[in-house]
Amino acid sequence: RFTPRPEDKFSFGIWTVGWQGVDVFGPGTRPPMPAERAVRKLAEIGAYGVNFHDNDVFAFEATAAERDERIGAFRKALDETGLVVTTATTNLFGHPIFKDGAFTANDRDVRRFALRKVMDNIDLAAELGAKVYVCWGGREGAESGAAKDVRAALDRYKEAFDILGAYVLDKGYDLRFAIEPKPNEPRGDILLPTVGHALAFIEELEHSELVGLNPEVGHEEMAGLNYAHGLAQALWHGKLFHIDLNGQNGPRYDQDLRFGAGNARGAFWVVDLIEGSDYDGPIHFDFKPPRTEDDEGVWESARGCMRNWLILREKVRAFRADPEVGEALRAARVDELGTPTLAEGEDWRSVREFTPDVEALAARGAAFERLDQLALEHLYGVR
Ligand code: GLT
Ligand code: MN
Ligand code: MN
Ligand code: MN
Repeated sequence: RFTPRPEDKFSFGIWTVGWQGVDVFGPGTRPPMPAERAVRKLAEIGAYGVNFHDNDVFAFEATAAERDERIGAFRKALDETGLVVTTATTNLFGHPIFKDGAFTANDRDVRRFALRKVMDNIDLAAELGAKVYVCWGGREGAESGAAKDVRAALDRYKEAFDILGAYVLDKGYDLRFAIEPKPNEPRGDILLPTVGHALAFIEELEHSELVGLNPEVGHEEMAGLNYAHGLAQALWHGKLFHIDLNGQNGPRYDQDLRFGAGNARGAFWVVDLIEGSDYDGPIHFDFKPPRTEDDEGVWESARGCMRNWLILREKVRAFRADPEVGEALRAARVDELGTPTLAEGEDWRSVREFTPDVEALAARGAAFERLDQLALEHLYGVR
């Protein structure tokens, strides 16, 4: 029970389990983990796939020979375990060169170098079979007002995606981009701070069909937003290309807790939404095992992400199959929202003089409390 299977499509970023625990107040508490060890251990605990940054596999400073050796070891572990590279991404935030951003750095040479670094890793991503290329613009932003011309920065951000879209098309790669919004941290204010900002931005791109979203639980919740609602809108636009699952307790620093920790009620609705949707990408975890944990704790934390998904999946299925829930849904008229406001053949004239019994409608309760109580009782494990 609650044992991950390949068809569950669980995947992890190499950097998640590999995180050494370096934070603003102290150094790492765990030794470095080579990518091939992360791959082997993830396969052992039941993962299906991985996402990686270029510099999760080889160091920024690696020589060509070192790069080849590191990629070779990574590829060997993938081949031996059968783990799939579902997704790839570029580290455009770690090295000091990116301190003012990458695609939107004021310095033009930094922007040109960032594009080159991404194209290098897109080649590797395509070679390893990745279908989604995540773009988290963590350093694209500012701490102060005059330092960044936001409209010019958005011009450059668009330019970057237009160039990279052309690159992928010219190379014939089967790869789509997924923008990952975040409101702040590490920059004081990050560009494309939420799902909504990113969706609007994507529509301005040359190859907008190639660009979608990779929303992260904690990032939306840091902005005080409802992650499941953000996912639902991304789905509605046909733009949910990937998901970054983790846990967060309200608006504060990016906690990156294991999935299911933090806002557990929010997690229930995330699983319910994805289960009932046509999203067929990986169930991807982007968390950080707290720096209190040793190696054993790291794998406990990773296993917890998958177990919590499976536990919540069992609960949402039971919720949806519960006949009392069916009744409560009908009482709350949830199905009625699926009926268009105008009938076939009607137009504005049909409602221009519509006069319902206003008082009766106003007096009628929505019956949402009973429905939500049933959901909570499923979540709390008493039904
Ligand atoms: C970094 C960030 C994550 C992003 C990763 C992709 S790296 O750890 O905090 O949310 O998904 O670059
Ligand atoms: Mn993420
Ligand atoms: Mn995060
Ligand atoms: Mn993160």
